[in-house]
Amino acid sequence: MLIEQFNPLEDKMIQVMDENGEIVNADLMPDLKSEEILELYKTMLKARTIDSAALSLQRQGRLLTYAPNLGQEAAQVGSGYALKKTDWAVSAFRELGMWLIKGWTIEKIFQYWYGSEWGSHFGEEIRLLPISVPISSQLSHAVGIAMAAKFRGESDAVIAYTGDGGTSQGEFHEALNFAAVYKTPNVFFIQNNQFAISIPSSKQTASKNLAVKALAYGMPGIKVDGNDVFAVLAVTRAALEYAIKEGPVLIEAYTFRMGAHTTSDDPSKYRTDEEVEPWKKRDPMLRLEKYLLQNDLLKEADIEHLKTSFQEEAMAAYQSIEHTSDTEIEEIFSHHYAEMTPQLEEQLADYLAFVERSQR
Ligand SMILES: Cc1ncc(C[n+]2csc(CCOP(=O)(O)OP(=O)(O)O)c2C)c(N)n1
Repeated sequence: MLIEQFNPLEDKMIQVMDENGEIVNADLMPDLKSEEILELYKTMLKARTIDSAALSLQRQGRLLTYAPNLGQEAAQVGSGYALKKTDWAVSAFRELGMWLIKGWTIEKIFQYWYGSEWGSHFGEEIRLLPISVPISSQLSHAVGIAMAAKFRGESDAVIAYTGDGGTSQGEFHEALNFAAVYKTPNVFFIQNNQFAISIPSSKQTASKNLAVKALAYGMPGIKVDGNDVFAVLAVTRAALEYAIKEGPVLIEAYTFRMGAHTTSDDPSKYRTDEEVEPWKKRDPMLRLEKYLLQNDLLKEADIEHLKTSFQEEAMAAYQSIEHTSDTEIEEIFSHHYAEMTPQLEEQLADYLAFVERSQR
């Protein structure tokens, strides 16, 4: 119902909880037990704590690079929480909260950003695809997986993430068009964090919003407050259900990247403090914290305690992989395919000969 009723041309967005932690749309409030609400909060806080630990480790030269998630925890955790274990999740590169729900361990996440592809080796029982850096290329993979699930008669859906910048890629169009024509069980989830590196969303599209793009493909599009974990969960649940029965859905989660694009970026070069300021009040963690405190589900003292234990967990995870996962240059050749092609074998032989020459 929610999915069919929403008209993105009206340029509104779904919200359940406002900035003060008040429930403003009780009809859409997901049916959650107190423990489940706390679980949402803890996962968001864990993501935020790991995120800040990762940034600090990168600055100490102990991770190669990192893409921060600050401010996007509700979009990631709300959507991830809507998935059942057998649903697939197809990543871009900024979905830390969802990864934790899907079962990518902190150790392996750090290992990836440490520079080892073994970090992406999470085991077949985890239905999550590794990070995809070529923007929106993962969306076609998601359509392929959904099509396979449909052919097999499975009732699993596939959620695939991209950013606002990702909607300008050709592959975004190809994937959504294909999914709509073949009515595949896909949910395309745009984290509209307002920037694609330095390009603001006003320079990304002339459309009213990003959800409206769905209409041209012949699928429903829905815009949700991406900093409201309850709204994101409600909308994603409805979209997954719709996708399995009817076909694909496009979700735009309206949020903001509070930090830098990656550790190689300096956002002060392209945006002002005044632009960032209003989003501090819309912080997804603060909003949920207010809700929990007002409803006696959490005490101030619990927050500090949780932060400390997540920080310790993050550092222990990092220490367990530090110095253990250096990538061998040979892996650049051997990891392309299950077996090396003759060209890759030749390139590897050239490389090894070069090493031998330089050691003489
Ligand atoms: C095909 C391709 N073009 C360019 C890049 C370089 N690049 C990396 S991230 C990025 C911006 C992506 O913006 P968005 O999709 O909004 O996601 P966000 O980084 O904001 O999460 C670009 C252009 C790339 N990785 N892949």
